[in-house]
Amino acid sequence: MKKYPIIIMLAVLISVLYGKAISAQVTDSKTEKIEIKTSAICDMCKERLEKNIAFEKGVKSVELDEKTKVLTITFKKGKNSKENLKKAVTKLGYDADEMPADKKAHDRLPSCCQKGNEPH
Ligand SMILES: [Cu+2]
Repeated sequence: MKKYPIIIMLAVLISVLYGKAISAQVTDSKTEKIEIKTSAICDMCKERLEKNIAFEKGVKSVELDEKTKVLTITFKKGKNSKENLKKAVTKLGYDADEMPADKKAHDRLPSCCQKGNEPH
């Protein structure tokens, strides 16, 4: 008799975990999450990237990790692509993975945000 509560708890736990796995799959089928390594330097770069990329097609969320310079973007599947978002990043003047920054856009950035500067 003492074993019953444990079995019930396990059953509840498993069904909760299983339910979560299913709901995660549902959101995964509608959105895509990508990471792009950028050449961002400071807070201003972070703000510039986040504000501008937020207006790209299908983008639901965008966040730059200032330490790793990795931009994490979530967007609606089929509405955009990693290639396209990388291009958008280069057009703002930043490198996106192996894609180099658009030279003109980069040169228009405040000098403190241009490549080769130390974080400040
Ligand atoms: Cu900057």
